[in-house]
Amino acid sequence: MTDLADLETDLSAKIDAADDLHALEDLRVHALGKKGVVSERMKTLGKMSPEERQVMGPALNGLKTKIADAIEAKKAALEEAALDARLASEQVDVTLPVAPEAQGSIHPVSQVMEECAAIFAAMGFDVAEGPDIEDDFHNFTALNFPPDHPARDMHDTFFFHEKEDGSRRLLRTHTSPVQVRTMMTEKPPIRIVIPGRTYRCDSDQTHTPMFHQIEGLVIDRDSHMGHLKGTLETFVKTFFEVDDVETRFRPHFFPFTEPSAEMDVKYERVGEEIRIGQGEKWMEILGCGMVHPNVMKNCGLDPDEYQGFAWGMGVDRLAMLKYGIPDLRDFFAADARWLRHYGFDPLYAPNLATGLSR
Ligand code: 2NL
Repeated sequence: MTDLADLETDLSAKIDAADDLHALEDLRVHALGKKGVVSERMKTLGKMSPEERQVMGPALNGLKTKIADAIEAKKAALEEAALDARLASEQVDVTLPVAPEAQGSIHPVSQVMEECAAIFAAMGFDVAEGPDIEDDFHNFTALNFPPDHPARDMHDTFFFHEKEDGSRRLLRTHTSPVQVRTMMTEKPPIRIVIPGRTYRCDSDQTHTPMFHQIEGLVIDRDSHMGHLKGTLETFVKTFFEVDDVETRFRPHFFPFTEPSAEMDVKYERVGEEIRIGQGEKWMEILGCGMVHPNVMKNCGLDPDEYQGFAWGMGVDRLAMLKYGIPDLRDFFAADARWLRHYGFDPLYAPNLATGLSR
């Protein structure tokens, strides 16, 4: 019996001393495992006389329970200590201010692109992107531009040097090649918006050789002008943050849509400020239309099976209108004071729940 008491003292001391969960598990195996010291003692019960067994059986069982309980208790204590240590090491003071040296702001063009992405994402659109350097097929031919169309002309398009095979690459003049690429690789229904840089050889008060567009495309079996109108009216209301906007669709021409239209919105000028949605004057805001059957065919879609609508708008002008920026050229002047004045909080993500801008 004293032998059992010694064993208990020894094991209890070792349990006390175990300082991590690994050591404790090793100890459990050493004491209670199949070949553990307590288990080995249990095996000797069979060889004892009945009288001896009557004493040693309960004593051994008692020891086994005590040791198992002690290990469990130690395990719980070690786990709690480990959790406390981890919580202490991962402590973050969420009330600390942003490092005071953080500087910089989001450019109004980036801001407007993010706002548009948030608005159309809420309507179920994906954002698609593509290369700035394109070829004739994706920028013009697939989009139903006739071979001698003036937009292909040297005066508008930045062409690269001709290659030996006579082909030449170019800087995309609109973001439409991304729609072409999407139609050629993805199965309808398609709902995408494409924000990006575009290039035309044009530079004056209202044009820069690099500018920004957002285009949109929907392809489905039964898309129609009503969907186009609803989508674009919802967009302008949300973007200009007004309850209602009166719009009108004027017939227009684009090679890639039929019918084509320009969408105007009602506005009034109060001093320097332009108020969208009020007043008596009309302002052109974007171009749109039903995707031309030839464009569908060029992109491998059957125009008898699918219909679609598309639109395109200038981001730089949208930003000027919404944020009252008078001169387009300041967008590209990289003037830090201008950016501080017109820029946006880099830690704020535009969204419909808490607001597009702040
Ligand atoms: C404008 C007019 C527009 C589109 C862009 C488009 C793209 C494909 C097929 C059909 Cl792949 N259309 N895009 C359609 C109508 C107008 O942009 O004035 N943009 C600034």
